[in-house]
Amino acid sequence: MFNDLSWTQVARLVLTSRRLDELEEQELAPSGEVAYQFSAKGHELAQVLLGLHLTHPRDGVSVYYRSRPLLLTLGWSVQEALASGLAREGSASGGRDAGVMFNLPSRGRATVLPTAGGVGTQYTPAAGWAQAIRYYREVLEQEEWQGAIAVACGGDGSVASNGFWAALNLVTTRNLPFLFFIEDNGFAISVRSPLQTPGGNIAANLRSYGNLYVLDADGCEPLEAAQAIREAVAYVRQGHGPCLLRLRLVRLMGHTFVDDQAYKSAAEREEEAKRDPLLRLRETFPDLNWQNLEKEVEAEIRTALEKVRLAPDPDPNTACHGVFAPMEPVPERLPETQGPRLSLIEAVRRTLEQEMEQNPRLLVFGEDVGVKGGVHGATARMQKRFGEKRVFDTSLSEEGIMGSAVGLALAGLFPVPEIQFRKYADPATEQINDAGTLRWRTAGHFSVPMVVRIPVGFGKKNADPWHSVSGEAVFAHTIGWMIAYPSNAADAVGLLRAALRGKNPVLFLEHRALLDSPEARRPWPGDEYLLPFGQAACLQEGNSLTVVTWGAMVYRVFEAVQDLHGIEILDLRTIIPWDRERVLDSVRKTGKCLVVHEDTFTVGFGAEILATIASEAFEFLDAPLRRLSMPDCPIPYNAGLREAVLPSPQRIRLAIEELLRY
Ligand SMILES: Cc1ncc(C[n+]2csc(CCOP(=O)(O)OP(=O)(O)O)c2C)c(N)n1
Repeated sequence: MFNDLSWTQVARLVLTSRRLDELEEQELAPSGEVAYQFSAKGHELAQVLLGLHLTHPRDGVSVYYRSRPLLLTLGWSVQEALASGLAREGSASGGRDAGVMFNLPSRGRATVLPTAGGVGTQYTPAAGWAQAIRYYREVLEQEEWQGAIAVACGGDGSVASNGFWAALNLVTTRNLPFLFFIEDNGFAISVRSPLQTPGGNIAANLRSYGNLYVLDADGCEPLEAAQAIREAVAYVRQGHGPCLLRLRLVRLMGHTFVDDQAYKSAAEREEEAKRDPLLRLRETFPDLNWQNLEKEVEAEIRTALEKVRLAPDPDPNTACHGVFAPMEPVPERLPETQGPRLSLIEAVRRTLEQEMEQNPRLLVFGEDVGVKGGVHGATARMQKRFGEKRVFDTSLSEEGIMGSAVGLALAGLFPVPEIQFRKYADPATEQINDAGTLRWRTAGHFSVPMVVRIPVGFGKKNADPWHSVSGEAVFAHTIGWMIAYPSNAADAVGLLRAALRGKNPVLFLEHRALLDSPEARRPWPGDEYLLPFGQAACLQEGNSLTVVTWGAMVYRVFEAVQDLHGIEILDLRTIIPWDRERVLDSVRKTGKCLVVHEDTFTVGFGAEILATIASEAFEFLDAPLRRLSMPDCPIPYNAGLREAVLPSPQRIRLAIEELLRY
């Protein structure tokens, strides 16, 4: 596979990476020009060899902070690498993220998926990319995806992470074209590998894992590493299924620039130095023109550094730009009000089906959404209609569901995962957080439009701490997600359709008590009915008090105000963005405001609304700002206990009357 010419290329790339690290360690980190320095010394050879195999333009590779040699092999320039470390214009993230947080749209070879800082987070998005390869090939019949593979690189510490195991399960149960590329240098900062996996050898431990081809090689030995990497990539590319390749490496420097490696003995460090892959490369190929290569590399790096030092810093005014994709205006259209009244869950299903008909990139998945049609019935019969490749069950791993949604979206598909209940989004928190910041931290090179559907809140007949969490405030604090919280079927249709045609990640919250309740039923609002995010509904006009609410509380508020006059009721419909202007206009008119929500009190979303009113409409207020919500307590199982904590129509009415009297 590798002739002399290719080994020259290997040597050049290894030298480039090595020299970049030295430059940073000796000059740029001490001077403070590079704030975070992570050395790849010892990992270069393995990564360069891998990169030279990732030649398919639809390959996708998830990397981590030690992956710069791979980036250089996939087409990243020295200048871009330096600009990223120095946070100058031209940096991969526009200076928003550390220089070792990579991303690279395909330059004819593999796409480098956006790196996140959490160890282990790289795995499930790569599994999503592998799933996308299959989807493009088998459902969309796009030949150009034939032979593409997904790769995830990680250290020996990362094999202890949730993400690693979630991805392992995903790719082996589905037999996806996926390569685990484990760069085992024996240490996770200072912690030795036997604490990450028993005996310290993940390859040995996974030998009997189903659907996994396992290889183990010395990543410092050029010929052995080249042979193992070639074999691993070929195995996956030929469609045999997933492979795990463990490469034994050395980390020649500290974990970062500030780590003095005092936890390694002198003898250990000496041993590591002897295994230096650059040394081994020189010994294996003494006839390469090393002197010349070194000179060329040095000149290239110095020229690039000069240019980067002259490049401007990013404009501070742009620091917050690009968290969201610009929202396209949604055409004004009133909902149709004739016809049979659909339940909220039927409305969701019908909208999903309609959009799936129109958009073949849309796919629906989650626990039990396939054969069963979802535990709430939202996807009933959809698998029959659209097939198992577009509507499918997943293993029980929310990290896996969300991470693969990220990978699918990065590959250009439109995932619509379901999380079974709000509480069970907890294991996916890291992927949700990282998905939200992804557009911003890649300076818009990548984005992950998707709709995550999550049933929330108490049920009509039951509630408990696990299945009845509302929890929108935590999501509202999660950067980069739009949040819909419809209170009726027509709003659900309009918002879901807008979300499915949009360019942003959306959390679509479906209230359990409203899924099949008569009060939330509405006629089908129309095949093209769209509702813009950030537009509250004024459900009742009034001049004496504004009540702001959403979700199931809408109906409790209605019950509370039945025979009262002058109450204006606003249903927010979306939490992010929320309709500040409509709320402020209303309070400027009424002078009084009560927010009613189901989520718990402290730092609930009501606090945000009232703080905004206090700040923007203080001079119009005639009464204290009030909010009624669940107390800071989980929602109980017993019906009496449950009603004791949920805002009841009686308590809402008392709060309103008190404010009216004020
Ligand atoms: C979830 C998470 N926990 C802790 C950290 C802090 N941290 C950064 S790197 C690292 C060690 C990772 O070691 P390994 O996966 O073996 O890769 P290596 O650095 O050795 O290449 C730790 C603990 C983190 N980034 N993410």
